[in-house]
This record gives sequence, structure tokens and C-alpha cells, in this order.
Amino acid sequence: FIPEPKTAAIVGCPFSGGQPRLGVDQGPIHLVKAGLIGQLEALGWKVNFDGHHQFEEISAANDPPIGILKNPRLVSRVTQSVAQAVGAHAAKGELPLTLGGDHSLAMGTISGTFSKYPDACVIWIDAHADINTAESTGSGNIHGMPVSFLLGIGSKFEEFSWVKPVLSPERLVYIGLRDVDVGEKQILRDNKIKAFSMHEVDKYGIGKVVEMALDHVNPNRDRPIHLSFDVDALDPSVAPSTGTPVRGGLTFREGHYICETIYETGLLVAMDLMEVNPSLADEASVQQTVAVGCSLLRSALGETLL
Ligand code: HAR
Ligand code: MN
Ligand code: MN
Ligand code: MN
Repeated sequence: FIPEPKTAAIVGCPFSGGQPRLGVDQGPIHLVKAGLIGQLEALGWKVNFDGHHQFEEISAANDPPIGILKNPRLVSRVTQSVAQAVGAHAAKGELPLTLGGDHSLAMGTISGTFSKYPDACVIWIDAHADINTAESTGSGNIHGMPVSFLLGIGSKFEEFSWVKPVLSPERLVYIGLRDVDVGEKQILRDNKIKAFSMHEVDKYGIGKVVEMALDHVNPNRDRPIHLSFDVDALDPSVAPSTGTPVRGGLTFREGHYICETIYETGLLVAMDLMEVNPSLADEASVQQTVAVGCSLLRSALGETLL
């Protein structure tokens, strides 16, 4: 789907409004400063990076909750602008790599991907399902909800009317889950959404899990793939600098194996790397997390061990 010369477009999104912890907006800046662009160029990609997106003009001055949703106007406007940016890069045949920022941004990135590739599928790597609706969320943090908006489930909000239900339940699969709210478990069951939690990773091994995940969303290996990777899917010993770490996560190799295998399909059309928060944990942990983030992106763009 990505024509030669292969071009990746870095969509840096310094944004934290989908959750309460400051600092996650610095994730993309750290990833680029760590040398990400040169690393991708060394793999043979052309890299289009026109600076981090500036969301300053999108005002949050008067943004009281709508129902339980926190920062609804800010999140809606930022993610809408991300949808346009990702959609425009995809339309040019580029592969958008969106650097977060919190995971509410995926409402935008996946909307953008589906504007170009309506038959795409989504592989969501995360400790969390991020599928709460306004009815099920306990926190009101929208980074715990983007998937429900994309599926068009739960109550609708005028503020988010631009988000179309582009994603259908059978085109979505999760890997890495281990902190799923009770209400989210019900939503996953009700919608028959395929999910490989850490239990299945332990039981089958990552090789079999990725194969089963692809067989589910992409049985003929012909659909474009959007990979949304929340760095908290990795174990906190591997990626400590993130807002909601959960023990018992993917190893360094399991995370990379997922990216390598999706690259091998030749079907990757967009990737998100979300929830890197350089203000959480000590300097060595921050460096480690940023380095792992760059390394996952390289694997997804074709870096091999041999
Ligand atoms: N399920 C919880 C909520 O809705 C927390 C989930 C959000 N945390 C993340 N997303 N980092 O992956 O508030
Ligand atoms: Mn851009
Ligand atoms: Mn997430
Ligand atoms: Mn998460």
C-alpha cells in the first residue's frame, strides 16, 4: 500500500488532555530528540517531519466536563485535527507514525487511516482496552475511551459528531491486556471483540498469539493494518515512564516481535506510539523508555536482527 520510495510521516502530537498527568505531551519531543528520524532514514525510509503539531490555537480555556467526559472540547478538536493530518499524509501514500501524547489521540489517527483505507483493520497493543463509554467509564478520562467512539457504541455527544463509526468489532484485535474495567469486559463480550490478554500470551507464546490475531482481523492477509501501540503494554521494567503502568506486561522481545511480524506482512499503513511520559520516573528510566519507543518504531519499519 505504501509506494516507493517509501515515506514515513512523523506526526508529533504533544498532547495530554485525554488524561490527568502532565508530561505525556513531552513524549514526542523526546522521541524525535533521541534521533528517531535518522534511525528510520538509516532503514531506507524517506522521513517527512514538518515539526510537532501545535495545538495552542485550540483553546481549552473554557472546557467544563460534558457529562462525565473531561476536557471534551479540547480532546475533540485536537483529535479532529490529528485525523486531518494523518488522513492527508495517508492520502499522499505516506505511512503516518503518530507520536503521543495520550491514547485519546487514536480517535484521530484511526479516523485518518480509515479515510484513506476504509477496509483497514486495527491491532491495539495495550495493558488497557480503552473502550469505555460515557456510561461505563469511572474516570471520565477520554484516553480510556477512544475505541468506543470509533466503534460508535455508547451515548453520542454533539461535540464528537465528527467521529464516524469507521471501525467494526471484527476488524479490531487486542494484545497485551491486563487492566480491563468490569464494564469494558462486558463491552468486549457484547461486541464479540477478539482480545489476547497476557494470559493468552503466557499460554500460547507471542508467536502464536500474533498469528491468531492476524488470522482474526486479516484472514487473507490483504487488509491494510493500523497498529496502535500503547507503550504501557510493555512491562514497567521495560518501559517505566508512562502514566498508568501495570505489572505483568510484555517483555522487550514480545513487544518487538509484534512490530517485526506486522512489518513482515507488508500491510502496515499507519502506526501510533502512545503514552510515553518523560516526566515520570528518573532520568535513566526516561532514557530507557524513549529508547524502547524508538526501537519499536524501527522494528515496525523493517529493522531486523540479522
Ligand atoms: N480504564 C481506565 C479508565 O478508563 C484506565 C485506562 C486508561 N489508561 C491508559 N490507556 N493508559 O491505555 O480510566
Ligand atoms: Mn504533518
Ligand atoms: Mn492506551
Ligand atoms: Mn494503556
